[in-house]
Amino acid sequence: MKWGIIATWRMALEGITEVSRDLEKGLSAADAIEKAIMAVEDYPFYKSVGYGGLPNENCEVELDSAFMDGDTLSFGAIGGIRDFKNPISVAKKLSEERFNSFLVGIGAEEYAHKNGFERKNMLTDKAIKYYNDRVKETLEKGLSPYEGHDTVGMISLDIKGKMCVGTSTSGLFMKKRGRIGDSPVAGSGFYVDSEIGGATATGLGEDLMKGCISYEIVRLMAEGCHPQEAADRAVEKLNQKLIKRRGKAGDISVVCMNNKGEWGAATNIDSFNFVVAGKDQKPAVYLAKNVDGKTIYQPATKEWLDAYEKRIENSIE
Ligand code: SD4
Repeated sequence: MKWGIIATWRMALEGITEVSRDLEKGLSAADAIEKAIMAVEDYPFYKSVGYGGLPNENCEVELDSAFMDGDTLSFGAIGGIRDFKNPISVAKKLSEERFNSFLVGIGAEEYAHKNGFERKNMLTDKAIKYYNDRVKETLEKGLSPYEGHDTVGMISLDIKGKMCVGTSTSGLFMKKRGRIGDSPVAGSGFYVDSEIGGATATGLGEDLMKGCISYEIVRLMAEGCHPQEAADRAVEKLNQKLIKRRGKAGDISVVCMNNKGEWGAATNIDSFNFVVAGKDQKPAVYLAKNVDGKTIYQPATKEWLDAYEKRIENSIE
């Protein structure tokens, strides 16, 4: 039986490498998502997810996360949660609730506390330094404060044919307190149906939500599109629509997989990357870019991977 897993951004590589061995042996799609996303949340040098994530305007780390089960269509989501170690685990637990499965702020924190989730101060010294260095230029010079934030979004298919999706992010750097992006919003940041496939997005949440992009990709796959075609069509359509109606489009990048383990990725930028593994594919990082309305990608070279590691470790020095 086939299995597969795909995620946005290089930062998912370690988690995916770890869980792909277990998916091969029968790990469930749900546990694979939780474990692989926890690995990203726990890594202090990724400044856009979990511990070490960059703060909002008030220098507070507010985290968004979601989990969806493609068999039952149950989902759990949290927005703006502070000081809990693994938002993905809270979202996964919430997906068991019939009601109140999307909680924000204090409500999400109360739920996490009552259910015994581990508290942790998620604001690192490195993140404070980055904030202090950038706050002047971003606020005073009127520069865009929102650069450099990447969400981990991941879709898994297990050997029983079940699919799940998860997201986790600190959202946009210097966002307003209480701002919630697409990542915990079903249909926008994520969507999965085990009878079809799943999709997840990264980029400017405010624009991703205008196209319900993840649902749109799953809908196109249901109509018979290969995941690559579905991803390309959905990204290009939203990109063009935003340009036509608003004069510009924010960053839009997506990955998707169908229930046969076939996958796709699309972007409207020139530097997106993603990680994929499957029955016939060792964990690999791909570099993607948009060329004339089509996404092209190739495996990352060793030089790129080495440079990435160096950059991450020095990123907030
Ligand atoms: C958000 N989509 O909160 C997230 C941020 C992100 O690449 O993915 N940036 O809008």
